[in-house]
Amino acid sequence: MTSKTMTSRFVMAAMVVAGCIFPETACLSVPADGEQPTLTTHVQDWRDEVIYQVLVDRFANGDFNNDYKVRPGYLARFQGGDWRGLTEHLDYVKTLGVTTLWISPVVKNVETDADVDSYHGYWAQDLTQTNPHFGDLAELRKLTAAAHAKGIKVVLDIVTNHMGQVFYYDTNLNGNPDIYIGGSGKIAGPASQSELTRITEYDPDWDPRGIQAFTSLGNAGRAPLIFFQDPSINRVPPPGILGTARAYHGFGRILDYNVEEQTRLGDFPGGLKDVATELPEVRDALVDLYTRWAELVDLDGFRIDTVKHVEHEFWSDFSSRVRERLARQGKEKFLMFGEAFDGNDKLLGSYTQKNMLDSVFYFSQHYQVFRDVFQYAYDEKQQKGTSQIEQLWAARRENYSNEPQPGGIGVAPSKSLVNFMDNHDVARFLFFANNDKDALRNALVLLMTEEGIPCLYYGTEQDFAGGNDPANREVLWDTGFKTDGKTFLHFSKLSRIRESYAALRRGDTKVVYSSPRVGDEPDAGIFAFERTGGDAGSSYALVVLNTNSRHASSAGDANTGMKLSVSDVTLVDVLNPNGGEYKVEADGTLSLELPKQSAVILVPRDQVRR
Ligand SMILES: [Ca+2]
Ligand SMILES: [Ca+2]
Ligand SMILES: [Ca+2]
Repeated sequence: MTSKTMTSRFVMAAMVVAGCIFPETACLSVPADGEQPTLTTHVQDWRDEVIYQVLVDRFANGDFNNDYKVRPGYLARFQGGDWRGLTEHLDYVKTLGVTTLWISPVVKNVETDADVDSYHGYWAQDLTQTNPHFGDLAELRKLTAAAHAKGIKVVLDIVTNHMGQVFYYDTNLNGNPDIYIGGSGKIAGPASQSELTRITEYDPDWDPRGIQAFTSLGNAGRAPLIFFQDPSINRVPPPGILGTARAYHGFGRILDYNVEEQTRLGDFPGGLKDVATELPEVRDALVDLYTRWAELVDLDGFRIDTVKHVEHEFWSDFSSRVRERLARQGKEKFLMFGEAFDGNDKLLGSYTQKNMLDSVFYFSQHYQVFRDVFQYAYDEKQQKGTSQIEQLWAARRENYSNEPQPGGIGVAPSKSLVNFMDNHDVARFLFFANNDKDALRNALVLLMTEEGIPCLYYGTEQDFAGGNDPANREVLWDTGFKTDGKTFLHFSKLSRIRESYAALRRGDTKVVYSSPRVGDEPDAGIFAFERTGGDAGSSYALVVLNTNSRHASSAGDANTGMKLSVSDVTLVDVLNPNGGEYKVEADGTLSLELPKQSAVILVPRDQVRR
């Protein structure tokens, strides 16, 4: 073989690997780092999975060579975590009992803005390149390959709504990004004097006409969008169409989240520029750029940011095209779940209409259940009764689609919502729970036994208790990755139980007891639900929790106890050491008392697996 044919073969291989990123422009060349994986479907049923959310910068530091701009201890700055660190600690992940990693965004970002760094990854600048703080393509491939070798799946966090702060609005037409004061000042004196106005060209307020330019003579029409040229912080134009003004809405920053048009078309706070997701050529680019990551590293799904800031039609278009392109290459059941940071259950459900997302974060449950019922357990004035859980769950079949998405994960959205207690955008559970670890561990029982896909935020297992962003984004390596803490052991046990009993993963749900009471009443705080039927066959489980933090409570007395769908059977508690046995009467009645903030997971004696 001559060197010439070797070279041309290499170029050919690189082109096949890279693909064409922007069809309407020249092909960008992307180095073929590491080995191109063969796409495979690694998941059987997403309800069998337990997701673990990882902020890569905070999990483990495996490579000190990429620690530039790191400022240890300052949580708004880079801390040094990377993909190699995660790869090296997959055993920790495995021991914990989680089965899927949701990793923070991997693409290259604008490095810093207003003295805050992009350690979180949400300030995209170049969707074709890896973020050098976390490693290169070869490291990312190693991570997913090593994870898959251990049976762990990988879901990537992506953002389609906006890019980082890559341009400014030149409202005074001087070719520089300015923050300036307009007007001469309305002080006591002639009425002709104008009011002072502070204008920032980085992140101006919403203007329905599009951000306007002004000269001394008055309005000068739409302000030009000027891309920054500052390589020192990687604030440079994105490649391809996302480096052109027409790919952005240019209306300025959202001021009122209750105005649909602003929410959909406005810039995201922090100067994050809103992408014109309705343009066909922009959609083509986004589908291509993100599907490419799934192809390059054999991903198993996307967690999608800020879905409520993008028009609904985008989601049916984007989701079905990603599914089709991956299915053609042998990857099916590619999970796409969206984040709408909103407690409105109907709105959340709207993103699961036909052809849209497989699932969404169950944010309404975050507020109405994990906050109101569990976090507020220490205060009966704030705590809500467990009947609120029953009411919310009853709306699932109404508000979320009951049909699996065509070509999607094969499970209906209403059965596969992503359940979570807290995440990187809200204060940690313990922060608002008055650091009550019994409340935390009780909430984890619900998380791991309820219908849907459980998702744990890294550090919960180590009793992290940070407040709002960035205090809730602690460094995990400070814990020494210990695996013998009470909460860690509790969670890993729950994971083993979930794995052992199909009912807890795939069964349908029937609430058999709830109470609106939170005070001294004998049943205050009790919640009980059965999981059985559906795709669980004859597997049966009954979960009973007492969410009251002051006294033991009972699910009714001998006459008014719970009415179960099983009868004349002995149920065994598989959660607690020396778990008790409970006899269900011939009429299906069961009465039981639980100590404060405790739970049992009961299965028929002949189904117990040890
Ligand atoms: Ca590092
Ligand atoms: Ca200017
Ligand atoms: Ca938008």
